[in-house]
Amino acid sequence: MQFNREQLLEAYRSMRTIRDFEERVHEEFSGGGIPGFVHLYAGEEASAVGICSHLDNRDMIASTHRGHGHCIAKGVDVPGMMMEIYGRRNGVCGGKGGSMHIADLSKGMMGANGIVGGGPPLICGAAMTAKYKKTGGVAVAFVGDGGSNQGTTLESYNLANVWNLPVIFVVEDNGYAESTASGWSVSGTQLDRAKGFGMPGVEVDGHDFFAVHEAASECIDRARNGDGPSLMHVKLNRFFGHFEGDAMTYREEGEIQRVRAERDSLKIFRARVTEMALLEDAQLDEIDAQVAALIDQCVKESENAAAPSEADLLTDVYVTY
Ligand SMILES: Cc1ncc(C[n+]2csc(CCOP(=O)(O)OP(=O)(O)O)c2C)c(N)n1
Repeated sequence: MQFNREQLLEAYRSMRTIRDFEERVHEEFSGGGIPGFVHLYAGEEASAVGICSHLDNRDMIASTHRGHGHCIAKGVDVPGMMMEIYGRRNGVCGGKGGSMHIADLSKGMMGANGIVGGGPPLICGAAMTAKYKKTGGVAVAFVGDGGSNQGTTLESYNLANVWNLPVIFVVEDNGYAESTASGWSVSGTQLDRAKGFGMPGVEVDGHDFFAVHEAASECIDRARNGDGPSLMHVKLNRFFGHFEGDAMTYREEGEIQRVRAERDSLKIFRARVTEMALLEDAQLDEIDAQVAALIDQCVKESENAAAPSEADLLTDVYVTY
């Protein structure tokens, strides 16, 4: 696909926003400013953005416990997300969800999910709705390599294919499930698994926005055209630990420095678009500055924002007492 300047700038802005959001949450969490439990997505930006840049508000995604990048790529309000992570009343979910449960149905974001393998069954429901209501929407389930072993995921592969649902299963394989390397826990290959359920699969370098975008294009077209599900095996690396505070003793010495130096999706993107004279460094630098200012503002506002009140505990619940 040919990209115009606006599309390229938008893709870069989205990846830069995810990266800066994550780096800043890391910093603030380390200083004790952020409550709760946080899993960072930094390093995996090209996957979320390469896929979600094909989607609009009628398309639904379901995320994992590592959900900030998917939310930002799907257009969820960034200041509202920061407020949410700080547990503030003006957060996207009223401060009651926190990092692991950010959802915004108006943006087609069904939620980050504390249950590993929780996204695929949810997304089959969304896909079924899209199919029967003929909205033209597709549904994308993100799951990790660890989550790919959950029964819920494999059952979803089956049902999505049996019912010919407009689904894309995206296995984001960062090589570890918590501290367990995938070589110890994943049998066979993701592509063979897809084949076993009768759906096409594609393997892609998750640090290359263009590769992810192209692979996603085929899968999403297929789903939109009524030709059923497919699977993307996206290989990437995470820049931080499994969760914030993880000592990462299971990673080789120098592994993260190497990944940051050689597999940084933002650097790869910048090099590609400037070498091809599609964009200039100055345009990208300007986005860097704008995003840095936005994230600064998000943190300042979140620090000073109000917490939910006692009365808020009784809103947005299914049962009233
Ligand atoms: C059903 C369930 N089992 C176990 C856990 C604990 N847990 C949280 S994250 C995680 C590892 C997930 O690894 P992966 O799916 O590869 O995603 P990644 O963290 O690498 O992005 C586990 C086992 C959980 N949250 N839910």
